[in-house]
This record gives sequence, structure tokens and C-alpha cells, in this order.
Amino acid sequence: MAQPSNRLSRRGFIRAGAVGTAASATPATVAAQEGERHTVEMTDELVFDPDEITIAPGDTVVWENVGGIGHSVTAYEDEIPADAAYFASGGFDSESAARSAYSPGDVESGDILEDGTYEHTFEIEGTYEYFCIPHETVGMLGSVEVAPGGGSDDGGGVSVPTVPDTAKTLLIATTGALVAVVALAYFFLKYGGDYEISDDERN
Ligand SMILES: [Cu+2]
Repeated sequence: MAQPSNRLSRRGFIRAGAVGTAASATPATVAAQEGERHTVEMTDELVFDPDEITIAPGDTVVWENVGGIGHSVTAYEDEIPADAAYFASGGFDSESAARSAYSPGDVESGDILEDGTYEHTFEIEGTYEYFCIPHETVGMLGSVEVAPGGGSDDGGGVSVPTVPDTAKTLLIATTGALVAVVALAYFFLKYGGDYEISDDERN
């Protein structure tokens, strides 16, 4: 005697659900490896805050002007890792180009105005020294340290600085499981109509 086809499909469905739950662990791992975003403020006190920040490879630093005075974020060409790409607000590819172009009030020239931001993603490990063109002489300098593991304990504007990695992983795993449950519920609603029919068939 052949089994009711809805039984087979139900079993297949449950198996698919289990696979979906197991597979959700993989995207969760990938998500954990995505770069974090760290904020460095530029203030009217003419400082980068924090002026030193440690991040992981692949992380992004977002410099935000929280005051009214314009600033630049300009890397010292000779004080970044040899194989790293040069970076500067305004998108210049050399320190000399950035220096000669800078013009107060002109965003295109690399000036970051009130509420303006500039961001750069760091892939290569090492130390990056940078400065603000108009305030270099008064010591508006900063550095970014890119190291494995990053600076989740340096409190340097990290989005979730106090949460240990294990807790973070747990949160991501929980999110993954939730997504799996929602997907499961979706398939139930769409394809799970046989369930009630099976009771009728037994009678
Ligand atoms: Cu400045």
C-alpha cells in the first residue's frame, strides 16, 4: 500500500526545515566577520576624538564633524603600511595632492563641514597616521591601528563596545534561528495545507 503522498511531502518538508535551521549557522558566521563601523568625532576643540583607535581588518572608520569648524582627514603618505591604499577626505590619492587642493569651505577639496562625514575601510594591518590639514600645526593628529581582533575593548566609538564576542555570536546565532523559524512558518502557511487534510484521511 502506498503511503499518502501528503505524509511524504510532510516528512520532506520537516527535513527541509531542519536543513534550513542548520544552514542558518553559516550566514551567521559570515555576518560576524563583516566589518564594524567606528566613529571618530572632529570637534571645535581641534581634535580627533578618539585620536587613537584600534580596529580589525575590514572595519570602517567614520569621521564626523560634530562642530562648526571645517576639518580634513588626510593620511601621512609615509606613515601608513607600505601596501595600503592612500586615503584622504576629498578622495585624493596622494598627500601632496590633498594638501595643495585643500580650500576651506569646499567639500570637494577635502574639507569636511559641520555634520559632514568621511569614511574609509581599512583592510591592511598596521598603523595609519593622519592629520587635519588646517589644524596640523596645532596638533590635530590621529592614528588608526588595524590589528587582528580589532579594538572591541578600547571604547573608541565602537558600535557595541562592551558586548563580548561570545555574546555577540550568541545574538547573531539567535537572529539566525529566528530567521529560520520565520522561514519555516512561511512554508507552513504556503505549503503546509496538507496537515489538516491528513486527519480527515485517517477517519
Ligand atoms: Cu581640523
